[in-house]
Amino acid sequence: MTGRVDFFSRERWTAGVIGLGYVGLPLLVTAAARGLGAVGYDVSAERVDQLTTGRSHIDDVPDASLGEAIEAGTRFSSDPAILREADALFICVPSPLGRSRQPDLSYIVAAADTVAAVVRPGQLISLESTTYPGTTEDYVVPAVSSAGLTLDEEAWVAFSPERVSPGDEMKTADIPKVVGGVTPASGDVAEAAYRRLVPSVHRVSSARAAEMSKLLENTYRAVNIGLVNEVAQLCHELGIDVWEVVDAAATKPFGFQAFYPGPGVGGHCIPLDPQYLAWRAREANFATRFIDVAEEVNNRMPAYSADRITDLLNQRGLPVKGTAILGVGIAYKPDVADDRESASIHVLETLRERGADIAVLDPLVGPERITAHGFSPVGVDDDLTGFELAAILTDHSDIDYKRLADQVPVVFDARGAYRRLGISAENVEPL
Ligand code: SAJ
Repeated sequence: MTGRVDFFSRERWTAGVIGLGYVGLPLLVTAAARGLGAVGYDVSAERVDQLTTGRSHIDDVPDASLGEAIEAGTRFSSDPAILREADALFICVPSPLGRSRQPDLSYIVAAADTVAAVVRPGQLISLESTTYPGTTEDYVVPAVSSAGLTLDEEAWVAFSPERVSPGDEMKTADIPKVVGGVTPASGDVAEAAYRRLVPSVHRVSSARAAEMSKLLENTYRAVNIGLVNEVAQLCHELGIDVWEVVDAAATKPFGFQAFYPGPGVGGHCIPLDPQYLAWRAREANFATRFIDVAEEVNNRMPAYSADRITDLLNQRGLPVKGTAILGVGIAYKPDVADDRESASIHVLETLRERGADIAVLDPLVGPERITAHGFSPVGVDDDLTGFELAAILTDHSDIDYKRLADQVPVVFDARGAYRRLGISAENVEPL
């Protein structure tokens, strides 16, 4: 089918998204907002019902935006047949790690099987899920050919890494997208399609280059966070304030990007994505030492934080056992409600194993999730004078840090919140 580039460049085509989570739903809503047709498929009938009635489960997609997309004709279904209405399919499914921290491609495989069942002539298929180089060729291309379609004549296949940053101001519509096709012809068609969705497309020569670029982006973060976590431990040994040091280094207007120490690295990107690269490297008998060392340092930070807290209690003649400790913030990063893979929880679990009585203040995560983790929830206005120590583990904006320091004898600030907010308090000990 010739002229597919023209079609995606000019016509009002329909986007079909497979997986309506924190990546897929914003992409679908963006397509509708850009005047394209939009159909969404998810395996969860419950999620589909919720979306169909205008209720968004994604913080970055307000109900109002979802409502506008529905008004514009966006439809959702848990029957993959709806995807036949689309001209471009975007696979936005999870790519987690398995039990031994190897890539778990089960969601991508299931999505590829769905594509094989519904794909029709004329469709572009773009994989957006973070994965190791070669995945698009190994799983998506066979899905197209198993349906009897000829690549670059009846169907086109590409990779474009998702760049959603949960809780960030920039939305899907504003973030440049890297795009690479499994062939140059597929790349041309994918580039044309993405130029209708986002303001800036950066074309690369292959799907593998696009897959690798995303892993570099997040491995860069993991390694630099690991570096600053190691420097933080050294600074503590040398009696130097690491927060002051980072702020000083950050005054250099070139050649330095500030990363900040913390109680560990959480979320579903940074702890996981480098492991996809490390796994693929091992398959090629290549050692990824930076990734391995960064993971070792970052994974040690929860225990290191618990040890620092233990030392602070010890200095006051208090054992951990039986002491009331308040954990402040258990989301994996500030100003999000997501507590998956949260290092803050690992810190508190370690202290609980040492016998501490743990309560948690996190107005975003909320009491249900706090209780589900086995901690006692504390409200933002509750009296805090019963706690011997408060640990700032995730520094949400809407916490009253001054009140914390006024009411709790010792505050362990693992996020440098007091320095950043300019709140001076004698009883605050930074990581
Ligand atoms: N963290 C630190 N120190 C830092 C930065 C982060 O300890 O200097 C910790 C955070 O507390 C968190 C973890 O690392 O526990 C990950 O934080 P993150 O800021 O990288 O946020 P994520 O996990 O939401 O990463 C996503 C990524 N987006 C995609 O993969 C599409 C990442 O590439 C973005 O750079 C990041 O959002 C972002 O900047 O918001």
